[in-house]
Amino acid sequence: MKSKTKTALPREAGAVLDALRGASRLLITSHVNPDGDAVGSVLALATLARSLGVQSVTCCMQDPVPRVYEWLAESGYIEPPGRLHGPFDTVLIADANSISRTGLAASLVTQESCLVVVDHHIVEQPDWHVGFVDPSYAATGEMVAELFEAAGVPLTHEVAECLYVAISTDTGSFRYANTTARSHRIAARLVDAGINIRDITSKVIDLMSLGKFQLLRILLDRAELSKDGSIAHAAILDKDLSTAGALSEDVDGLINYLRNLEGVQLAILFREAGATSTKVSFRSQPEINSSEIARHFGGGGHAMAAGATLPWPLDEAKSMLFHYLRQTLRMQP
Ligand SMILES: [Mn+2]
Repeated sequence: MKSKTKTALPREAGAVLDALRGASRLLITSHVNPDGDAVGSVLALATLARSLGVQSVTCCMQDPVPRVYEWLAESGYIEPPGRLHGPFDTVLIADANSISRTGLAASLVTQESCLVVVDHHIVEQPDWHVGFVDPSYAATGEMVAELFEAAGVPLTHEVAECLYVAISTDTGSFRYANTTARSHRIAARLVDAGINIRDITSKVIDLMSLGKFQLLRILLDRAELSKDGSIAHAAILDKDLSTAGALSEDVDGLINYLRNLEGVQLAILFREAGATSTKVSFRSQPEINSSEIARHFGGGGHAMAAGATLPWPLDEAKSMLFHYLRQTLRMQP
């Protein structure tokens, strides 16, 4: 039997590599509130850029690297925008596709910067110069692994750790609907590079700080279920973090406890963000499109995981969202 030929990478991947080869002072950044995919992809891309001969590579994020990812090699070199000075001739955005998603890092992008995007989110209006953007990838980390392959740059142990963190966090340890055969094939290459899956999973997925545990207690205590049991929601108040001794990043993933409840099709987590703004996260079963709900409120994301920031205090945000669910989606929150 003829062995299966390798599918060629899209032209866009080659264009990204060309843009990197042409860069001299490169800035790599990602979205605010970075997750495992953002941190892992940025760090791996920095190694790729250096391997391609880029003289100066700077990694920058508005918000600090969450504690669970601090052990990744070179995560300490991701700098806050305030410490940096441009100009950068090339700016690479990973796991996001617009400058606005990078928060304060956007101030380092000038008219002259060549804007390069590597991302797996749905795009409304492309505004970059070079982009490898494909929502069929479960994680940006998968796309970065493809870039290494296309460039012929070997995956070091450190890079493989970064990419495994990126992919395993965005796929919920290869359990979410976005997980594909390609996800596993890429993961196999990372395992071949010598990573220790048990060690990474224990540090990144399983381990829970005491603060996060206490925050989970508060959240579960406050969880509410719709009459028919299909919608679960809860709110985290500003004061909860200090009560629990938790960090802002500890909120990450807590919504899954609502989503995993039997019968729940839509989980909603409200998070008070000051007196006039509320962050809302959505997790849904395939029957409900989370990203459609989020987009209605100016946010975005994926079909089963999305979010938005609502310009209202918590109570008002709740009633506006529930009104929309009742009127437009005929749901009874
Ligand atoms: Mn991602």
